[in-house]
Parts: sequence; structure tokens; C-alpha cells
Amino acid sequence: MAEGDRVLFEPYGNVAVLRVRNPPVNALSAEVRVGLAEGVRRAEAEPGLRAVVIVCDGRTFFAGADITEFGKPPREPSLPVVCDLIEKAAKPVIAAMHGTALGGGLEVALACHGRVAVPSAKLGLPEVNLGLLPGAGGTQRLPRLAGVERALEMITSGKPIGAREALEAGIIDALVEEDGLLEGALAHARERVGVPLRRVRDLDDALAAARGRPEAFSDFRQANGRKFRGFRAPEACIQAVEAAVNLSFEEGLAVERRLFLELLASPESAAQRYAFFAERQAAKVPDLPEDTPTLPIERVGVLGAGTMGGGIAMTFLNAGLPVTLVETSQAALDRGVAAIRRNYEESARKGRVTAEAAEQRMGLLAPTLDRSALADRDLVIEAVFEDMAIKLEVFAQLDAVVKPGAILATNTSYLDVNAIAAATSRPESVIGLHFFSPANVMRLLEVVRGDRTAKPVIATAMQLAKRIGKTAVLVGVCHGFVGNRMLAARQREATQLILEGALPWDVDRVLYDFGLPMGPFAMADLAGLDIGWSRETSTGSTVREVLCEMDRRGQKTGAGFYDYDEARRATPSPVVEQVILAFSEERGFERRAVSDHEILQRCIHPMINEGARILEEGIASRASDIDVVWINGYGWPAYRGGPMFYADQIGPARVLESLQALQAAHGEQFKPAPLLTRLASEGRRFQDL
Ligand code: 3H9
Repeated sequence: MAEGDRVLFEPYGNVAVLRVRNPPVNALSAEVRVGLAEGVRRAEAEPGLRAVVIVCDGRTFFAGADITEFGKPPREPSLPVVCDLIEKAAKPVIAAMHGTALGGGLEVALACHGRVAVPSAKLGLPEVNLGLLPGAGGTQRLPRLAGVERALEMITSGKPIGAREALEAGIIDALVEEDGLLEGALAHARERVGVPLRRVRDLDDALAAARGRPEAFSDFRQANGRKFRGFRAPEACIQAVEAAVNLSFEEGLAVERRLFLELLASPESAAQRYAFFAERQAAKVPDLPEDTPTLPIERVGVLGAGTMGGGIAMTFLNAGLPVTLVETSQAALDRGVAAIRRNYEESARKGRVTAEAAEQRMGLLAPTLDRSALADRDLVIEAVFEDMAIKLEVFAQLDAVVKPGAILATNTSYLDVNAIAAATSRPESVIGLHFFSPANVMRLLEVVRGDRTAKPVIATAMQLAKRIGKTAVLVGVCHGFVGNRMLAARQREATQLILEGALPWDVDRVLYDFGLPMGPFAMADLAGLDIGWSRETSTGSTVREVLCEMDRRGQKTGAGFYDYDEARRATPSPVVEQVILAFSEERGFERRAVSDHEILQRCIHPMINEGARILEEGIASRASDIDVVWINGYGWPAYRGGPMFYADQIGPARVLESLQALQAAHGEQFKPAPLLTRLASEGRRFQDL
């Protein structure tokens, strides 16, 4: 497509239609901005034309500024300039929205004199997710239209709202027929001809109301402190909206611009923009051609109605897929179904789904004790106890029952998918689908490819992930795959550190301050210290075992590494401290002061090292895939871009140095991976691989 073709100029009677064609998402690239500016100027100049409509071809209205342009030399005209030109035009300009009008896209619409949308359209300012703020007037215009509260909510959460809600909030002027967007917009434009132009910059009612409530901003900061922790952009978003309230429109725009440029240059935004592309990259599998056929998945079976099985079932029910849920005992089945029902009732109570939708989802669930009910399923996922012997038996049975060609998936988090596949007569149909707990909430799905898994089966799993709202990363077979294997490296060091001199709360605090949702010991307490532990076989050979023997089995027993009150608030336990001191002494450790710096290095650098090995072995295809796993499955802070991105930020050479020092002091577990050594010597980064 020639550059000039990005924006077509089409007169419809006395209305100029600017039709944008910049697939896939009509990002506002330089060519589009030029086309818009020229189109508006031309419409202004032609006397027969009385109004302008901006509409986009393809699946969506502008999905925002072109993110790939960030960090490159700026090209004129900038988006704020285009928005200014539109708003100052003497003829009415109407935005006609469908799909997702996001970021700079919505900002263009806010600069227009009228806005219409089809009911299915979604509108939002997601810049905050990229570590940015709306930089083309969004922070100044949205509060003028929709009020400060809503603007703060939309801008700092980045969550889009539906067109109906946007209409109620005053963000758009009218809804138009789903298949009559252009006609509706033309009619709206013609109504505006000869009527004084409504420029959002001139509105002041909502701002005047906010001037009477200056505490609204501090309240908002306080209410969201935890959510915004560590991120730079939300505070800048709030300051920009504050400027809208307290300054003139032009002064407010200047504040917005300054803050936008500061954020654009920040390491947080660099990391979050990297994460955005990393996630999209993960969906592309190097050796899987785009035309790989996929299998139709319409009916799903889940074996095991425990926490994992129930969560997995809900994930599919939420996507409208019928699920047959199989258990071995009526009691377990009843418990599982009741838990799913409770979960939906809770969601309905909180207004996350309508009661009707919740009922509909329950209606798609078929609980049964009869495994033969799985015979006609297109996909069966096993979520039974994590024990190889049991898995092998289950897969042999599934192989006998489920129709040929159906996909048989295991939700194992550690075990050898090849061995599981070998228990069937169709290893090509066997794959790992490692969901994270709670499966209906966590976005990550590790798709584990066995040696013999067929390509259409892999392609189907990757496509299905998107359909059920998961972020999939394809990984190979090894103990713990990508996420848990790296977690084990961290866990090993955390356990060691408390023997050498740190206490659990020291380690947890350092990792929490780094940006993780919680440290390893708080996490262990949450999950239960007794996973895989039994009193009969316990030998008291780890602190964890000792705590279990004392019936300190985590939050559920009110005590684990921490003591818990009725509200499950944690406090460091003096008892545990004594246990650790005694344990250390018994093992011959001379306890010493361990610095926060050491804790961080010892927990994070071995993870990076393990990540490098994972890459060497081809278990993950790219460093960014590893980062997607950590951000979406383990709460790694997006503003640090994932462990491998973090390694690139500090530099592979420095990570190598620290591992070598740790190796000299503590042993071979810190031996640097050859890949890391190579990158360091070549002055390259994981991203360059
Ligand atoms: C902004 O607007 C700043 C302004 O306030 C101020 C400026 C001064 N740019 O996600 P998909 C690519 S910041 C460039 O798989 P979906 C994407 O990489 C922006 N490329 O599709 C992918 O490429 P590929 C604020 C973009 O249907 C392809 O399009 N806006 C952009 O699942 C398909 O994407 C946002 O943050 C972009 N803006 O979801 C919205 N967006 O095929 C970001 C997408 O090569 N975008 N691409 O991998 C989205 O949220 C989703 O893409 C969207 C579609 C919901 C639109």
C-alpha cells in the first residue's frame, strides 16, 4: 500500500469522510497522522464540504499511537498537534468508532466535536499498561467530559469500557446501528452543521465540581496505593488529571506533555513496552507455520474436580465451552461442583458477572462419575494428583475411552510429559497444559510440547489459549518446565539464606520491595507447607518439615513461617526464629549478617542462570518467552520486564561476575551457564539472541 493510501478522502455529499486503512489495528503511525492532518485541512478549504467524519476500515478504530515509533526520532506532525488541528477546525469533525478505540485513538476522538460508536465498541486509555500516560490530550479532555473520578479510574487502570457505558458517562454522544456506523456518523455530522461547535477544551462544569473536592486526589492515591506500588506511570497520570483541574487547558497540556516525555524515557516504560511485544511474540512459534491446521475444540472434558480441575473447568465454561467434569467419588464431585458454584455466586455478588451469565455457565457443566462420558470430547485435561504412577494409569484409561484424534492434555507442573504420552497409543495427541492456580484467574498457560506432540496439536493449544483468555508460552519437557524450574533455583537459595543468617521475613521483605507480590516464605504459608509432606514419612530434615511436625502448616492452620491472626494478617514468629537458629546450629552454620543486597542477588541471579540454561537446552525458544512466564504466572513486576530483561538491564557481564563470586564463596550451584558466559564475553544481551 502506498503511504498516501493510509487515509482516503471521500466526499459524501457535503461531508468529507476520512477513511483510515492501516492494518492490523489502525495504529496512528506518521503516515496516518499526515493523512489526517491533510484531510482536515482539505475539508476546511473546500467550500462545498460542511463536516468531517473520521472512520477506520478493518477490525477497529485506531488502537492507539504506533508503539513501534516510541524511542525512534519523532516524526511530524505529532499526535497532540493533529488533535489540536482537529479540535480547532471550523467545521464539525465526528469520530465514528468500532472495535477498540484505545489510547491515542480515543484521544483523537476526544479532540473531535462529536463522537458516535457501535454498541460493541470498547473505549479506553491503556497507556498506563505501557508505563505511559495518555499524551495527546487525554488527561485533559477526558475529565472535562466524564468527570474527574471516572477519568482517574479509566486512565490509571487502563481498562476499556463498553460503548453503552461511555454514552452514559458522556464520553460519546450517540450509539449507532452495529452495521450502520458510517451512515449513523454521517447523519450525526449533518445534524451538527450550522450548530456552534462543542470543543471539549472549553467545557468546565465537571472540573469546577472537582475543584470543590481537592481531597479526591489524595483519597484516590490512598485507595490505590497497593495496586500502584512500584509503578511510575499511575502517579504521573494522577498529576496530569490534577493539572486539568487546577490549570488552564493549555497549561494542563504542557504538564501532560512533560510527564509523558519523562515516562517515555523511564526504565519502567521501556520494560512494560518490551513486555507488550514479548507477549505477542510468544504466540508465534518458530517452527510452526502460520497455516498449520488446527483441530476444532467445542467440547471439553476435565478429569479431577479439585482446586485445579475446578479452576480449569471454569476457564472453559467462562469461554462458553461445555465441560464434562469427572471424579472418582460422588463426595469429591459434589465438593468440586459446589466450589465452582460458590465461585460464580461470589462473582455475581461482586458484580463481575450477571446472575444470569453465572447460571448459564453452570448450565454448561456436566458433572459425572462415568469416565466413558469423555468419549466424544475434543480435548480432555487431566488434573489429578501429581504422582507419575497415577498419571500413567489415567492416561492409559483415557487412551482407551476418548475418541481417536482428540487431544489428551496433562496439567502436570513438573512431571515428564514424554513418559505420560508413552502410556498411550497416541503420543502425537498428548500435550501438557500447565495452568496456574487459581486457574480461572491466572493468565499464564505453559503449553508443554512433548517430543512426539504433533504440530496441529500444538497450534490448536496455542489458539485455544487465546480463546479462553490465557497468555500461552510454548515450552519443552524438563523438570518444572520454565516457571517452576526457575522458581526452584530461587527457593533453594532462600532456604539456604535462612540457615546462613537471614530470617524468612528478611528474604520476603527484600523480594516484596523488589516488586514481587510476596516472598517465598509468605508464598509457602499461603500454599500450605504440607504439600507433599506426610507425618509418617517426615524426617525433620528441613525447617519446613520441622514446622509441619509442629502443626505449623501455613495460613490454614494459623501458623507457618509466620503467625496469623483471624484476619490472616502475618507477623514474624519468634518460635520459628528459634527453630531456625537451632536448626542452623545443628547443621554447623555460623550465622552472620546477610545484607539485603546479598539476598536479592542470591535469589534472583540463580534464576537468571537457570533461565540461560533453559534457553541453551531449547526448553524456551526466546528469552522474552521466559519473561512472559514470570510476569503472567508469578507476579514478576511488569515494570522490571521479567528476569531475563532485568539481566539485560544490569548487564549479563555483571550477572556473570556476581555468579562467579557466589560460586567461589558457596559452591557449584552457582556455576554460570555457558550461554551467560558467552553473552558476557561478546557484550551481548539475551534480547539479542
Ligand atoms: C498511545 O496511544 C500514546 C498516546 O497516548 C500518546 C502519543 C503521543 N502500535 O494484540 P494483537 C500490533 S500508546 C503498534 O495481537 P488483538 C501487535 O503488536 C498506545 N502495533 O491483536 C500485533 O502485531 P504482530 C495505546 C500495535 O486483536 C498486532 O498489532 N494503545 C499496536 O489481540 C495485533 O495485535 C494500546 O496500548 C500499537 N498501538 O488485540 C493498545 N497495537 O501481529 C495496544 C497492536 O506483528 N493494543 N499492535 O504481533 C492492544 O491492546 C491490542 O493490540 C488490541 C487488539 C486490543 C488493539
